[in-house]
Amino acid sequence: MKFLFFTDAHIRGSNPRSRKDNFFETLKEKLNELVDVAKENKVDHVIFGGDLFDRPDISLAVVKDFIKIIKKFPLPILCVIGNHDVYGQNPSTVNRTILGLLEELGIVEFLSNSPKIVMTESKKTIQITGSHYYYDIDGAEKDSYIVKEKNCDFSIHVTHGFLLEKPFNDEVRYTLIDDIASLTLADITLVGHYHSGFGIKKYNDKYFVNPGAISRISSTVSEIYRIPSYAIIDIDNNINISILKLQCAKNGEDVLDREKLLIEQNKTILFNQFVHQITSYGNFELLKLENIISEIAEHEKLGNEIKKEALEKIALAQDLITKEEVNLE
Ligand SMILES: [Mn+2]
Repeated sequence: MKFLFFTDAHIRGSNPRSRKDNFFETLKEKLNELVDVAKENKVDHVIFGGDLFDRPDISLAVVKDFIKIIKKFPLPILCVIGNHDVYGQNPSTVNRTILGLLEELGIVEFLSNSPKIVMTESKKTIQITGSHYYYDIDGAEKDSYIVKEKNCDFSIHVTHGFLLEKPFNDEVRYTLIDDIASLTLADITLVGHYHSGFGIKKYNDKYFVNPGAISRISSTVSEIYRIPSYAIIDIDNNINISILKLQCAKNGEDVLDREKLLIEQNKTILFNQFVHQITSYGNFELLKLENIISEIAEHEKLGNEIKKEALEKIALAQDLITKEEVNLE
């Protein structure tokens, strides 16, 4: 049984500031290539790692153009919800988003804790589970990465979180493969969110895979040297995984403006430093409102209920703000 896995498409109609090409057309080309890859490899299921859309409410004209391509994949696409797909990075807002609409239409299917079971030609069973992004995914609890029950020959788990092989900087919360490798029963853990990716890592008999985002939109100069890739997973009596580069992807220098990337990268660094200086609570992570609220709640010893309500109100406010933006267009 063959699976195609790719992640972080960030579909949008407008051009990111650092792109020299037409991002919209480039992304369509990439998805068309992935459709061909699925056909040529006789892929049974497509798995997507989250952030299909760059924002929850992109224009219907853009969505329509992409659905035309996506519909050519074997459907539904099995996926988890990324932070960009929803309002306030809160998966419970999905019903108000474009991705929620695609789920209702049967174009995507959300993975969850309750496993989807598929069977290979040689009658091996595979369970597929998934965990959506949420604000505390890389907090102390690593549950979103850990499969606790396995009643099949093979287990695949998909999630959208900051899973890394090596420690990152202190400003960002992350999870190390080492933290979860001995705890999860999944034979294959597929992740999105960290756009640079880390390829295929094998810890004992368990695979951890992040081929990196298919779109290069992060404000980091290192993106210039990365060619967007996808993974093909072949499971029969054993597991075979390969990561392949998108043939249509151009050299980083041709699509990314190095100077603008440098400016954006420096802006992000300065902004991070600035916020670190002005915070009295100290450990403000990622500069995300959700994390700031968590920090304050923890510092002030506020209960989970209050934290949850604050987060929901922010999601609602973001929804209103984006609606106003749309009205202005
Ligand atoms: Mn992303």
